[in-house]
Amino acid sequence: MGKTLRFVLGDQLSRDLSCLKGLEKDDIVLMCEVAEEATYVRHHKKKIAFLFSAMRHFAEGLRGDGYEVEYRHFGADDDVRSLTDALRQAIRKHDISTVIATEGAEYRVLEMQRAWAGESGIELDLRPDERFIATASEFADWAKGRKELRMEYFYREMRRKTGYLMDANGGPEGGQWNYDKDNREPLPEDATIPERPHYAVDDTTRDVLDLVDGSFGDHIGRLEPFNYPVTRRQAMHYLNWFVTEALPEFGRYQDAMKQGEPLLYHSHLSALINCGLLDPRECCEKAISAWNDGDAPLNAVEGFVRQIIGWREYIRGIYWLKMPEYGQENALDAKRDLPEFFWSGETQMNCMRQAITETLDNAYAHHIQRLMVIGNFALLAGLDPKQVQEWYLAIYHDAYEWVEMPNVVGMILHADGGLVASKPYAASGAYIDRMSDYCGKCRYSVKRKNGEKACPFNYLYWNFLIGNRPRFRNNHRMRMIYTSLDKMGEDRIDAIGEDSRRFFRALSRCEV
Ligand code: FAD
Ligand code: DLZ
Ligand code: SF4
Repeated sequence: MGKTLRFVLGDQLSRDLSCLKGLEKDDIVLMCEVAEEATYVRHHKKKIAFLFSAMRHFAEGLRGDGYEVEYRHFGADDDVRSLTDALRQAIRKHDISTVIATEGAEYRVLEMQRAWAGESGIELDLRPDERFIATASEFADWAKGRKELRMEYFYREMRRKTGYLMDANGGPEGGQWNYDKDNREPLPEDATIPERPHYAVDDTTRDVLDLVDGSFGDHIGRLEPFNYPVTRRQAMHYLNWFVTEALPEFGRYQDAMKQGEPLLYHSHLSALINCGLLDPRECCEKAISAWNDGDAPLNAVEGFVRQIIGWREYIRGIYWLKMPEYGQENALDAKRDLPEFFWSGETQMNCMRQAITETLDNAYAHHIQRLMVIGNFALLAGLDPKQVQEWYLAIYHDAYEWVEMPNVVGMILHADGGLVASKPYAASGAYIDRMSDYCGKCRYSVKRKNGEKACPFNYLYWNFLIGNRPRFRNNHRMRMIYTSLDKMGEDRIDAIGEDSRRFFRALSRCEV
């Protein structure tokens, strides 16, 4: 009888992970930095640095507790390019007879793991990932027979399942399930934005930063300064910081944007949750405790809990329900190439410049920047869904296909024909102007509807509605807007078409 190997992937950095249950001192824990995972898209440099550093710290923690870890550093052996290569080499080296793994979060990775059962001389024990609140089959049961898969109803199921924010009679705390209407305020000029803790670069992170600088020089984004939490202890510290300092205002200003302030009151926890350093339940429970103690209002806490047990779980459910076809969807037949400025931030549209530049700097943008600025532009400009998916997957440090894909295909591009969003998240410049201070600093005028100086979102919005009239005309949530369009004069419609064509010509010359 050979040894037992436990294979921990880069986004499985949780000590209570299913494949680590029953870990013995003579088992081998395998972790590996491999080219296939690090380069299947040109991940942002900060994303790779974050994940490799978190992986190395996790391995150090296991070693510190007396466990044997086989950790493969990137570039140590050119023959080991994939997770499967690393597994094969470890099986040979350590005389392994049993491989225990936790199901990968992505379709591609799970397929790869399932094939490990065919490796000769080993028994594979592939365990479910218990870090999510709903299993894929629970979601499929909920979805079965429903005409519409609305997040709100799934979220209520998750509230009942977890008991979060439920009152003694089994109803929602405060009498409402959702306090979103209280969560749409623009930021007042005199708002005080809390200063974030910065985490020092230790020797382990320094090694990783040097590695990424040397080996991933052609990848996108800015590597330094790097000050993200990379250990479980730092992640807990960051969560506690968020709950105390930012959560109280998180709800109210959740949709707000401000130039030069990428984080505002957002948690910035997604990357830590997705890689396993934080558990989604503990994040919700900390927030709920703050509400119980009177330290954060219900609209903020409910909003935060909804993002995690509602949106995050729902998005994952959609992914597993619809894979593998989901990534190919293109219901609106969008074909335009991704503009160059997505990789440089060099555009005169100030909202896009801010959101993309911050993304290139930090591997992060908050939800409304991703949805209502960059996503809105991608929708209105008819960008090719495949290219948009690749961009979002590469550029955010929290991006894994299971979460990126439904947000892109379903939420921003409506490429799934309305499975995720009952109506497209399309908006004119007025929305961006209301929710940010970007427009005052822009070359374009948000007040102008047409002409060279007009905000492109203004005419592209109508151009999108005109172009997709047959599809959306009878959508009951869009009736009012199409009634306005029906009343629009021919001159205005012609001007919208002309402006849009001129804009797209300029876009192809990188002159917008
Ligand atoms: P907060 O605003 O503080 O929200 C709290 C938490 O809720 C987040 O940490 C996250 O775990 C969860 N959450 C909120 N909205 C969503 C959502 N729509 N889907 C899943 N989880 C959500 N999130 C990712 O984690 N990875 C991605 O690759 C990703 N790609 C996205 C692509 C697009 C086009 C859009 C519109 C959204 C995407 N999101 C993604 C969701 C969301 O934008 C990020 O989770 C959020 O901005 C992360 O910042 P935060 O931690 O400060 O979130
Ligand atoms: C995203 C990523 C990167 C950049 N590198 C690695 C790696 O070297 N080793 C690894 O185990 N995982 C990595 N990952 C995460 C995987 O690509 C993949 O997204 C998840 O493991 C899916 O569950
Ligand atoms: Fe963006 Fe239009 Fe405002 Fe400029 S005017 S920042 S392009 S919304």
